[in-house]
Parts: sequence; structure tokens; C-alpha cells
Amino acid sequence: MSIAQLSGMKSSTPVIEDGRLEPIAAKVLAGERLSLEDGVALYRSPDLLALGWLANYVREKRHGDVCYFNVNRHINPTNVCVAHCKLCAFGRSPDAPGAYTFALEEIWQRAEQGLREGATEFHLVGGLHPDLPFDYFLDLIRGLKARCPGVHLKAFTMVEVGYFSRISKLSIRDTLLALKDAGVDSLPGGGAEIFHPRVRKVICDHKVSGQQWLNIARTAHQIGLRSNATMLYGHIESDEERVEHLLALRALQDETGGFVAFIPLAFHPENTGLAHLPKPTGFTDLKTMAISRLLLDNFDHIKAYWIMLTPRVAQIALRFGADDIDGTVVEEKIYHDAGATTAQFTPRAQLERLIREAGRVPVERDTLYHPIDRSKMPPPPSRPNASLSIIV
Ligand code: V47
Repeated sequence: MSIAQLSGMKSSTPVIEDGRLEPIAAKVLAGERLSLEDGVALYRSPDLLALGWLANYVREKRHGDVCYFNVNRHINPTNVCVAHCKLCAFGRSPDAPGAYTFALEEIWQRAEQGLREGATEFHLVGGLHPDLPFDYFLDLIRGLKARCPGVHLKAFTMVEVGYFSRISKLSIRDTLLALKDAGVDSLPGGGAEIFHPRVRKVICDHKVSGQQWLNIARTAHQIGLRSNATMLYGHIESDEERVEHLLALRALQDETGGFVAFIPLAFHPENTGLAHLPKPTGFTDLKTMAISRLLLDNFDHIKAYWIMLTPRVAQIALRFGADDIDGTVVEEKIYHDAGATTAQFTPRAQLERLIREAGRVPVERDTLYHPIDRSKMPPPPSRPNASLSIIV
């Protein structure tokens, strides 16, 4: 049976080649929730075009042709990290070559540069430093808010929050309240990896558990801090473990409604403790994007992070379920330490071109997906002899 028959749409819509997908397609078209078994069947199917069609159907029902992007800047205060996760090429011991920790002034200067470039969001994540006190991070945030009051601070993963709670001896709730009070506006989605303990034991043994990650996210949402969520795929996880991960996020979203966007993250093995593993392929990237859109029926946004997917695959993902291509980024370390060959910065004109050529309508957004109208905003501050004004 064709999807056209199932949906009553024009016969030019594609045919499902893999008959096992037909009952799942019928559920999607009827707006019914998919199960664990459905998710695994989607992963096991080679019928990428049918999957993409279904994900695109759901995506267009929610967002039409709109595709979001933002003007942001990533800042990684330190790469010194006690966790030594096998999956990571970014973290270093304090005395290892390439280890760095920015002085607060350096971070604030980077942020002020970001402000001049028109950034509406700073994305701050870093290592679990053995010596920096929690106050360093609170001062960092207070200083950013004082210097760039209009910029949204999306800062610190659930893993960092768990670590801050340990070193400050505050409860998770009080740690989050202190961060919020200092000026954190929301949390990024990193550190989720794959929740299953079998996988975590191998790829990130010393991090918070999957259950702890979910509990920290729950507490953040309860005190009014929204967050993103991620899944790191393409290493040692099984299809079932991927789908269980997605369904755990869906269950928490049912409870709190606090997740803003989901970002599937493709594993980059170079320079990691898992460098012997092959990189996930484009097929897996697009499948994971589509399956995420189909399973996460209570998430508004699915992001195709161009740094990780490459701009080419991210662009195609805009027709496989994604409604967001992330932002200008400017300076990226986590993926580039792990062998990413993408640029670190994509100007907004290029993001808009990628979106338009995929037949979508680019809409600049803030972190919480409110559209931004630059004509109604004050121009970004300029500095005499500023070396670059690259974005707006
Ligand atoms: O937490 C680390 C992952 C995450 C590798 O919330 C790796 O808007 C692949 O979370 N290969 C950081 N992945 C990135 C992240 C993110 C990115 C963009 C937007 C948002 C958002 C969040 O990257 C880490 C970890 O899960 N990671 N090392 C690696 N070798």
C-alpha cells in the first residue's frame, strides 16, 4: 500500500517499499503515539525514503516550511576534566598538552565580541575541573549578565550541574537555583549520551548516570529552567538502547514539558578512547533524525546541528524531520577535537542559503524559539577599530 493511499493525499507521494512499515505509517498518519517496538522496527528498516517522508509529514504539520536558526556563540571555559570519558576528545588532565582554563576576563571579552557580532545566545559548556570552585562559574555567569544583559545564557549540562552540586555540597535543586539566580536562562542538552547503564559503563563511566541526568533535568524544569536534550549515537549502542533513550526523554517531557529541542549527536571517534570505531554514516544520521521526529511527538523542535552533521547533511535533514539548523556557533572545540572537518563558524547568510535551497523559509529565533525581527532591535554595539563584524 502507498502512503498516498493511507493518507488520502496525491498519488505522487512515495510508496512504502518495506511492508513492515505500513502499520507504523498508519499510526503516524492517525497521530497515534509510536511504541518501543515501532521505534526498533523503524531503525531496522532500510526504507529511508519512507521514513523521511513520514518524519517530514509530522514536521510540516507542526512547522510548515519554517526552518529556524539563531545567531549564537559557543564558549567553553575550560577543557580540564576529571571525567576522562572514552567518548570525548575534548577533556584533558590539568597538566596535559593543550589543557586550558580561561580567566573570567577572557570569557567576558569573548562574549563582548559575540555581542558585537549580534549574538542573542551564549552556549556555555566545559570540563569538570578539579580545582575551580562553584563560585568561579557563578561569577562567570554574573559577569556575563552584567556585560551582555540581553543575551540568553544557555549554560551547563546536567553533568556539570551534577558536578557543581558535588563540589559545592548543595542539593541539585539549590545548585540549579544558585545558577538561575546568577543569570542562567536555560540549560543545553549535552551529556545525555545513551542512558542505558551498559553503554555508559563503557563510554562515560564517571559521569552522572542516565537516571541522574533525567532527575537533574526534571528538577531544572520544576524550578523554571528549560533545557534541551541530546542522544549520542553511532558507537556501541543497540537499536533498542537508542529507542529506550528517546522514550525516556518522551516520558519526562510528558511530565514536565520543559524540553525545548532535541538534538541527535553523531559520534566522532577521532582522538577519543573509542577511536577504533567507525564513524556513523549519512544513512544512520538521516534515519536517526527521522526516528527522533517520529518518536518524540511531544517535542516541538528537532535540531540538525550542522557542526556535527556537516552543512550538507544538515540541509538534507531539513526534509527528514528537522526544523532547526542551529546557529552561527563561531568557535567550536568538542567536535573539532574529535576530528570534525566542518568550519567552526557559518555566517547567517550561508545558513539562510542552506535553508532556502532545501525549500524552507529561514526564521531567525532566540533560544526559546521566539522569532527575532532585527529591524526592531537596537544595532549591536561597535568598538572603534573592531577587527571583525562578521554576522549582522
Ligand atoms: O555532551 C562529546 C557530545 C555534547 C563527542 O543544547 C561528542 O542546543 C560526538 O550537547 N563525538 C556537547 N559527540 C554538544 C551538545 C550540544 C551541541 C549543540 C547544541 C546543543 C544544545 C548541545 O557532545 C557532549 C557529548 O554528548 N560529544 N564528545 C564526540 N567525540
